[in-house]
Amino acid sequence: MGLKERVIRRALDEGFVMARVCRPDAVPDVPGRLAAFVEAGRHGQMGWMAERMQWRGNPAALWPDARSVIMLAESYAPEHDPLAVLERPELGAVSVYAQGRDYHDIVKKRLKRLGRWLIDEGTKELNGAPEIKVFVDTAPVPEKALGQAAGLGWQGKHTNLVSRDWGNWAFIGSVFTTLELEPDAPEIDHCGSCRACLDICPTNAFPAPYQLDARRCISYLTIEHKGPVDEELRPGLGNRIYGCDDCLAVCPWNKFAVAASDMRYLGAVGQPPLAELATLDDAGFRARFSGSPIKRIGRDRFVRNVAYAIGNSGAADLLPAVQALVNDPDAAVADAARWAVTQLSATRRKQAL
Ligand code: B12
Ligand code: SF4
Ligand code: SF4
Repeated sequence: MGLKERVIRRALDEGFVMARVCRPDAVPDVPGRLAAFVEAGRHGQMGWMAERMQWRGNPAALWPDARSVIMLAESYAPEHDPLAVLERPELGAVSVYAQGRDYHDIVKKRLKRLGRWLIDEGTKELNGAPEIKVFVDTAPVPEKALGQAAGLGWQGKHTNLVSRDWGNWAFIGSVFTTLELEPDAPEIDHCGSCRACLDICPTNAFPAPYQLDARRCISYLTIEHKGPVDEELRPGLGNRIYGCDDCLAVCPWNKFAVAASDMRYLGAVGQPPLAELATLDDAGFRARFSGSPIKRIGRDRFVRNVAYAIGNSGAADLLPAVQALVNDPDAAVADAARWAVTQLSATRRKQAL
């Protein structure tokens, strides 16, 4: 068996659900599309996207010595219906990918093990050790486009990578290497006439199929966006307090989803009561979300999101929880709390009529 076949087999033994190979220069459409995205301002406050476009658009420039890229998918398919919590407005909806341990840590360790194996095996076949670099959302790498070029799946109308073998609940990682490995064929689009993901989006974040305006996406608004969220968009957040899964959850290809590669993704965050989350201070927040990706956004942005969710809950009994936050030292939390008080007071008045 050749090195290419053995590395693919090894990746599956490590727990990846699929592995394929492409050349670093296999994504010629990306620079233009990325530039259009940034020029239209669709990256919002994610200034780091605009700053490192020369690499994100062109993986061959990121590491000119690389000859091959092994693209890998790691399943985190949920065991529950991720949309069920949207019917429970008193609870906070946390997206599937943030239920357990931070995927960057788990996937990176697996990639490094695969990379070390590749160095050993490559050294046996060549004069001198091959070099590798591993990435999982840790560098300006266009992971979805490379994934499609390698044949892992295709970028669906919701812009994420979808596969006929594993649906769309998977993280994407890569091993860049100086080894020459036989590239695989790119995957073609299998969305057909489906538009389920476009139609379900609560904030109309898709200006067109295959294009996302991150500024309207709840994932961006709850995780990346600093300061107050536009009032027009707040009702669309519903009770989603960290990320959003709606467009992923409705994809019909998920009937082929395979179980999560690592039980640590199915962790313990759950869908906690909003009343409880509204009381978190800095220390309480850090203790509760240690090891979780949620920790990254800090207490203030998280409690801001909780206040919007309470404002959308229609639950007048949650009024005291936001009244306690109207003078919060963080201006965005205080603003969100005042908005929530107004929303709930209006609900209460309507109920009294
Ligand atoms: C920035 C970012 C975000 C931003 C912007 C998302 C976006 N779609 O661009 C925000 C914060 C909104 C976000 C949200 C999410 N993210 Co994110 N994110 C990233 C990140 C860091 C960069 C993505 C990027 O470069 N975007 C820039 C735009 C221009 O790129 P693009 O979407 O690929 O756009 C292409 C298409 O529009 C296409 N295009 C344009 N016109 C046309 C026309 C046709 C016909 C076609 C075919 C294509 C096409 O060309 C563009 C360039 O390639 C990647 C990690 C990485 N390093 O790649 C993770 C990543 C994409 N995110 C991921 C995840 C899991 C999510 C969420 C599901 C998390 C959640 N549950 O809340 C949501 C999904 C929201 C969504 N519908 O996309 C995973 C996706 C895994 C997968 N199966 O694809 C990634 C790959 C991280 C990882 N390593 O696993 N994310
Ligand atoms: S993650 Fe949610 S808000 Fe963002 S595009 Fe998908 S459905 Fe819309
Ligand atoms: S929901 Fe439909 S349109 Fe959207 S990515 Fe899946 S197959 Fe494509």
